[in-house]
Amino acid sequence: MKTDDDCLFCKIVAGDIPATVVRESARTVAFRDISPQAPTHVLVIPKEHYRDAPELASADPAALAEVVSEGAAVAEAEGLGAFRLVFNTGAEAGQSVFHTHAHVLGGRTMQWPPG
Ligand code: IU
Repeated sequence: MKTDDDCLFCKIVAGDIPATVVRESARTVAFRDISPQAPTHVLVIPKEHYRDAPELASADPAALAEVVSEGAAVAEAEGLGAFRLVFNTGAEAGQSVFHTHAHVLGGRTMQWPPG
């Protein structure tokens, strides 16, 4: 499995850093964001290390599909009628952790466009 020793999310997958895990599947883990931006704010990540969603899409499209379906499952489990699924891609777009992650945000009215 592709991992990066310096990656915080790889350490969460390995159990070396604690996180509030809400779901796990064969290829993904979902845990609560430490700085929630909505009543529900969960991150869904692939267990393997890929920098961002496009890189994961090229390398392992089934894993990217699983990230999306697990995000929907989190939303359903949290009772969200609507939710936002966000892949910040690149630093200027707000990506700060370079291990693919989908933000699942919901539980409040969302604004568009995002800032
Ligand atoms: P971003 O899209 O790369 O900016 O999202 C990274 C998210 O990871 C951000 O919302 C952080 O609050 C969150 N996070 C976390 O949940 N646990 C951590 O230990 C760290 C960041 I560092």
